[in-house]
Amino acid sequence: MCDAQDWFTESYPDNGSALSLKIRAKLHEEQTPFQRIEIYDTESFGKLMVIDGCTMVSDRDNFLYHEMMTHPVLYTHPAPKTVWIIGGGDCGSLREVLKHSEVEKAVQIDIDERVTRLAERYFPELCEANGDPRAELLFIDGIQWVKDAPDGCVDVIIVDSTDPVGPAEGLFNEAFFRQCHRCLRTDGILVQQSESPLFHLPLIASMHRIMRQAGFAQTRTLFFPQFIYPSGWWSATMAGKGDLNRFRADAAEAKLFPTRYYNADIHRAAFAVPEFFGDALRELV
Ligand code: AG3
Repeated sequence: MCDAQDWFTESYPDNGSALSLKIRAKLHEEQTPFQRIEIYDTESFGKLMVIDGCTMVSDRDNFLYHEMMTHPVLYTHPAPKTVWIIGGGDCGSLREVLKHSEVEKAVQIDIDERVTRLAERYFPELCEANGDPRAELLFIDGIQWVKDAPDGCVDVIIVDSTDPVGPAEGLFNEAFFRQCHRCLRTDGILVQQSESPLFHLPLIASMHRIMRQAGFAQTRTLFFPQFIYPSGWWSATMAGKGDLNRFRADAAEAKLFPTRYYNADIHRAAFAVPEFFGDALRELV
């Protein structure tokens, strides 16, 4: 038996459940102007970053999330050259984006520089592409960045945020989606982490609705496992100016870089719509 103090627990009161990871040590804790960040060394998931009590990244399973936040959208877009990552301060999405040689510029805009500094220290492998000349790291408000940007200047916007409370709340509304729509070029795509299909279905349905209200022609959700997040099952939702049903399958099949989860078959499978999900979208959107 283990002492309760040896466990990190995130509980989900609305869903009467919790996730616990056995910890070896707490490596760091700080309150930034934006949020509380903790880093743990866990027994079987490697290092763990927690923000405001919510799990963000573990060594063991972050590849699922970061690969699925990036490669599906980049192979859906016909020619992604300019990419923005809103949030994503741990740099894991940036690393995946820069694996694509057709990407000429990737800008990561996270409001909290401390997330990146701690990732550099505790998750160095996520930060290994930060020195790429195509990468730019900004520590400013992503909502303001999008508001101030000119029309039609970006191909792909990846919103790699925390839950829709606190600093990330303003990333889940129509005004923000409208600004993203304005900044995207023809064929532009927005993809946003969209929580658990099992726990947060009304949120996902409302994202589809307001993305379409904001002017996007198509929306689609993709699914993937993520052990450390609520319910262990996660999603990302895409909003496209063009057709989201096609993707560059040949390029994905012939990709020259390694991935641990993503491949062309996973791409197709991730978009399969479960019955309860399709029903909910028909009812709620
Ligand atoms: N962004 C999604 C975090 C959501 C987790 N929610 C929770 N544990 N309640 C993660 C950032 C990874 N780059």
